[in-house]
Amino acid sequence: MVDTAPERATRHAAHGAVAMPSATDLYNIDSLLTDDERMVRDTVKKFVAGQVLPIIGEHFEAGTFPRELIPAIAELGLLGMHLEGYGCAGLNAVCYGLACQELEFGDSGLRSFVSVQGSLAMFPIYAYGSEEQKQHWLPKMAAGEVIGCFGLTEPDAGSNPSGMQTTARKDGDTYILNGTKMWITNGGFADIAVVWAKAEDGIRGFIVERGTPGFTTSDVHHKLSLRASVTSELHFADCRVPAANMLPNVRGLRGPLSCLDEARYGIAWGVNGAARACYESALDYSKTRVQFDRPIGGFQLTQRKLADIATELIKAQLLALQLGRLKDQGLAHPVQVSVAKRNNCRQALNTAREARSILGANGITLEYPISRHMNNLESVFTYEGTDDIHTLIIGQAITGLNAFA
Ligand code: TGC
Ligand code: FAD
Repeated sequence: MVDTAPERATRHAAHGAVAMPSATDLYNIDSLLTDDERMVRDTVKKFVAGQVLPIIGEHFEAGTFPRELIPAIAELGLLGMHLEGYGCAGLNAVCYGLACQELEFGDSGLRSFVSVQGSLAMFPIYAYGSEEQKQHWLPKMAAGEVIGCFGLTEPDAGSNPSGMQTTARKDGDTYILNGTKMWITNGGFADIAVVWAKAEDGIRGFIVERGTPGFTTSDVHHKLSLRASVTSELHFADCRVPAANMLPNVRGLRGPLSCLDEARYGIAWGVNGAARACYESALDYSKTRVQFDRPIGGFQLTQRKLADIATELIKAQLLALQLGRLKDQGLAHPVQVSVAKRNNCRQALNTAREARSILGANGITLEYPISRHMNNLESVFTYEGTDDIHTLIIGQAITGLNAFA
């Protein structure tokens, strides 16, 4: 198409009329959200700025989870926020995603806590529990009075949970659980564990209360990632639970895997928060750190890093948002969750590494958030299905061929 000088001038004038977008929302993704969604995001953002950022570095260094924040998190309605009734906030999937994004801007450990409580402990009770189980547990869990954990992984069954060895043998009106669950978030302080075990009729979910004889926990120490999060082993030695504690409405691996769909969705949003924290920190630093008599942000190589980071963040945010819109219409497929979980974790980890390099030596300290996020993201890349496992899920979906085994 050949255009005339006046046409070109009109176009340029129109460009001039468009304000430069913000460096942290270059694609004006904000405009794709509703007022309610923006309000949820801004509320969580304010909570994180005021109550999380001032203390999270110390917790990371000490290897402790900030349990003192649980009442405030519950008060904000973030526990089971995407579930309806039973004291839950009943917000849409996009609101849930935005809350995860802002929490993980603070720390992945905080988003993990909320993911596990809402998507992995409350969701199975909500989706597969009896009415009595729902009435009994969900309101207390939404209020943060009862904390849950999710026991699927075992020492010899990680990526392949169908290889689990934990058993549940029926004995009258009880089940007897034996086995070990490994790497369980919140496990050391949770009041209840949703545990998946092999029964005579297939894999079943059980609600096991802390204090049940035969049920003990021990925390994993010396972690270099997710230090502001409790990770534990759950041990079951002839642990007798009432048959009424079994989740009656699901059988087979479909049960735990459907809970993972919920939590993986939250991760796809959450890691964008961690990436944004790294980006903002590096961008800020690049404008003030002077080498060779100029801010390092003025060097082309630094700008390439920042341009790549900003672009990948936009792509990841759009991926998460479209997934949320599909989910809110009841149209999200698990393979789409895998696409977003895999891409966004990869990109967040790449962003953290690139951002760390912009800070040079300063990037390795806790004075800046980047190394903390980078170390956390190594876990997030691995849990809820490793990058490899999501690659194979996508590969199977697009070829029809199973490459797992
Ligand atoms: P497969 O034969 O494919 O399927 C068995 C049954 O499950 C159904 N199914 C799903 N249902 C819902 N959502 C999904 N995403 C599903 N994927 C499969 C399937 O239809 C079938 O149902 P049915 O009724 O016909 O029996 O199963 P497989 O044994 O071949 O395994 C497939 C594979 C490898 C993809 C799966 O095992 C897997 O995703 N592995 C990764 C394990 C994992 O993600 N573990 C996470 C543990 S929890 C955690 O990490 C929490 S971290 C929390 C935090 O701190 O934030
Ligand atoms: P493995 O399955 O042994 O995998 C090791 C490597 O082999 C990986 O690179 C993997 O991708 C690769 N691999 C495996 N199979 C294949 C294949 N078929 N093809 C190609 N490569 C393959 N679990 C819970 O149940 N509840 C929790 O709350 C929980 N919280 C966690 C918190 C943290 C901090 C961490 C680190 C983990 C947590 N997990 C939890 C466990 C997590 O889900 C597992 O670590 C994860 O599923 C991977 O299992 P694995 O570590 O045993 O690795």
